[in-house]
Amino acid sequence: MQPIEDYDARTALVVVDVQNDFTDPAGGLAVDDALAILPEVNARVAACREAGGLVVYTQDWHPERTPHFATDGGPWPVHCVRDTWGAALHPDLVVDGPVVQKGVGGEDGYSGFSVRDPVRGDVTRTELGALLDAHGAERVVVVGLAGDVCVAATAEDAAALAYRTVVPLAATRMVELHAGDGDRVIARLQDAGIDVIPSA
Ligand code: VGL
Ligand code: ZN
Repeated sequence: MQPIEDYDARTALVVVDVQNDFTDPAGGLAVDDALAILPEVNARVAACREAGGLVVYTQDWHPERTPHFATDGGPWPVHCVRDTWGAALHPDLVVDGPVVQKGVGGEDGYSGFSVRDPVRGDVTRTELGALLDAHGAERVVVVGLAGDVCVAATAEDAAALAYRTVVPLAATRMVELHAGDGDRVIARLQDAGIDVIPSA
């Protein structure tokens, strides 16, 4: 494993959607090679907690029917239906902090900071922002799945909220609904001033 980025008490590590459906090869929306991030994510959880930083987890948490799913006209196969195996955090993930659920009311929950009603378009905040405020976080490191979807949306919101934002590519994998999404998203994150750390 290459050396990881620095952690301090003002850093919040946001671990996005390391759930069975994205992480396990048998999951409903399995991301290629996702199991390989588990040691990378767990090493960062330990480093962040040891430094006195905050670790927060997000969990995609959909109702059985939602316009987010292809079965109801959306872009994605059914995944992370609340209270199912697929929605559970992966058993090998070290959980050492609060969990924020998103998409609970049938919204698209791409960013950990906010969810968007896919029909009406209105955006509502999750409790993630308040958790970071309460901790006094100034810097946000975003890891997890998928790199080109929920990790990217979360990192872009963090940067827009003026946190110094870091995405270490070793601790994420891309789902690439469309070929080339990964590279396009990396360029977009860099344009937004996000520190995207290449993996060795
Ligand atoms: C995600 C697609 C649909 C993600 C969530 O966690 O990246 N991707 N819902
Ligand atoms: Zn989803």
